[in-house]
Amino acid sequence: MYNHPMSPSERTQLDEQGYVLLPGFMSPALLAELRENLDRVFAAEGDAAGSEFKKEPQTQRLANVVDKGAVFRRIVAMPEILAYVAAVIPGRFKLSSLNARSPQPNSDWVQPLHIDSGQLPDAQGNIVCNVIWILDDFTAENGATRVVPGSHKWGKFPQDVMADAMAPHPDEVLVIAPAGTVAVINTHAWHGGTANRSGGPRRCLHAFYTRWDKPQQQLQRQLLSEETKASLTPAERELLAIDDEENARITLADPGRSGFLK
Ligand SMILES: O=C(O)CCC(=O)C(=O)O
Repeated sequence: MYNHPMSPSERTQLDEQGYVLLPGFMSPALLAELRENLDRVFAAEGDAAGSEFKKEPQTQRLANVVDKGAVFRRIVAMPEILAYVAAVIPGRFKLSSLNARSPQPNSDWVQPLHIDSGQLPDAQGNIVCNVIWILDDFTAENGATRVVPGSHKWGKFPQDVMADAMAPHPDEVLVIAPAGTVAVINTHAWHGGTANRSGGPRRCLHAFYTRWDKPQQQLQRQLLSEETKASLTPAERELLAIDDEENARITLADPGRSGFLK
């Protein structure tokens, strides 16, 4: 298991480029546990998979994943991970959602470049951060996430600047990384999934965090079963904003800007 705190060079990479990769963050045992549990949930949910949030073309998705296994509750609250999120989002933050995403093998669907939640940073700073738990090697062929480095500082939406946000951007880079890597992305940076042209799966989890004053993508206090809620530690309850009445009432002033939500 990864056991060092954020290094100065990781911090610089996150601040300047908008993302940082943590290769080998997952132990082989944790990687195996996450894969097994993800496959279990995909198999159990069948065609209903992802329905608590949204479906996406040529893509297998799961939503509300915190509710679907103890290992998932564990990873979203790991202090080592939250330290990176805290480097992106100022002040208090919460989990917005935990989803899984796997573009289907031999597919050609490319996500448009987007900013998560369709919100630019405001006077208080950044609002969103996504932690991608990479469960299969991300390669140039199998739909690695693309990111436009530095675009989190541009203060613009890709759809306002690009004629076609699905087209390649001249500055984009692919997150090529072995399974077991965690990618921390300031998702004000323009990013999106690419097509999985390989014959195999490209599984990952998206642990999506948002600033405390903004709405959760998936209202955890409503979606989690009573049994799951009872199993949470006080720190986990707080991270998921389970007991916060006000949280349940926050809405986005302009939910339509994204065109694509995490
Ligand atoms: O899975 C990926 O490669 C990125 C997905 C993403 O950005 C999204 O679903 O909003």
